[in-house]
Amino acid sequence: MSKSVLPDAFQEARNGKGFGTVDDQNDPVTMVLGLKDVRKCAHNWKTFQSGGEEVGRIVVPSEVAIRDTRQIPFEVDPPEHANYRAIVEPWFKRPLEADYQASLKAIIDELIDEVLAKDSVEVVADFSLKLQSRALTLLLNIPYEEAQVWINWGTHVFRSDDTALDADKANILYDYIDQQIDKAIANPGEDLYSVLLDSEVNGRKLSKEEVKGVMILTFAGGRDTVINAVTNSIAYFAESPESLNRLQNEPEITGKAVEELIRYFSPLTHMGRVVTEDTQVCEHAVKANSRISLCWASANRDERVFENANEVVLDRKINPHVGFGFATHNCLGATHARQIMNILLTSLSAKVKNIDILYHQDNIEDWQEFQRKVGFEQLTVSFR
Ligand code: HEM
Ligand code: EMZ
Repeated sequence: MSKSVLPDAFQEARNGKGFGTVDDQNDPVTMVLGLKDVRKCAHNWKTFQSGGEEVGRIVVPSEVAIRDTRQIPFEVDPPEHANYRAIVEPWFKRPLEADYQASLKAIIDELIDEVLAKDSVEVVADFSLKLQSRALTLLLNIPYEEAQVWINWGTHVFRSDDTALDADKANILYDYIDQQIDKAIANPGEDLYSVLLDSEVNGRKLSKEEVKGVMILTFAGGRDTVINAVTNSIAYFAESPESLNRLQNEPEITGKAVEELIRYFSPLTHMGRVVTEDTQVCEHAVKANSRISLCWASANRDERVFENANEVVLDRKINPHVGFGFATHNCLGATHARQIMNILLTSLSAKVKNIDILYHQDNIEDWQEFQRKVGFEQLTVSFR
């Protein structure tokens, strides 16, 4: 076991001062590291806001330079947040329906059969990205074939291999969404674009810009998070075949295993907030109009809460992780992501006996004080 390990990069700082600092485009961020502190700040939306004036600023690295459209409901604070969230919540619960799960299972089974027939597979591009994109056609309720367009974009919609903020790439997404919205206006259907265009907030229809804000978030928020969760799962099972075997013999623990893998992988490392008044976090002064971040990845290894925090305990009994966030903005895509992981674990354990890692290149995020492995740039394996 070594290639699948994601070390806890935050341990020393979390147990010491409780926070870290990272500069981001001359707009520093105080990273909140302990689980209790993260929850407290996530809950306190008045002091730590998501919906400030500067669109894109709560993301680290900040997307202010490459995005003008407000992501909804992500960059809206209460009480207004609830009005938008109410529009999208029922739609994002559709993964609980049996039909949805059957279609998702068909997508996953087909992909597993495909990779079993090959000698070697680069998991990020040829498994996880395909799985993420094909599954997204179900969430958007649009034809399966559209997935190929998104697969051609590569893993992240705002980043490319050499740059963390790629305006050209972002524009491909924005232009694409504009086109799809216009198509849905001309020809309404049963897809998410059409449903949003027909929805009302505060007694009026959502504007095109608001629909665009929901769609950008749906494409961006659910992309590299899912890709990392899936790729890291493959690496983990390659190095713990006994876990795959256990899931086959004890399918009743699959739900717990999904939560534990999300805790351990924490595919979204942290997310920012803008401070609205001079205050303190972790007994450290932070100024109005500066930024903090809620570090889900650190909170999820807090040994004051999780026993053997750095181990994957597949059937962990008490698991109050914040891998999908906490409070107001908790992940809207979590139902979809959990179904993907659940079905993936079930199908892998039924169809695959052994996974061998042939080549790997880590994806390490650089937060200056902290170097955090979040997954893989490349992972080549053979499935048997
Ligand atoms: C919010 C993680 C998949 C859409 C969040 C937050 C986290 C998170 C930590 C909280 C952000 C904050 O408080 O600022 C993850 C992880 C995923 C995942 C780990 C996969 C394993 C998805 C997917 C979608 C999605 C598949 C949609 C396609 C969203 C949205 C929000 C959100 C819309 C904002 C909700 C709101 O503001 O009310 N996610 N996410 N996520 N996520 Fe996810
Ligand atoms: C934003 C974010 C959403 C951001 C809940 O997280 O995910 C990031 O990957 C995107 O870059 O724009 O959507």
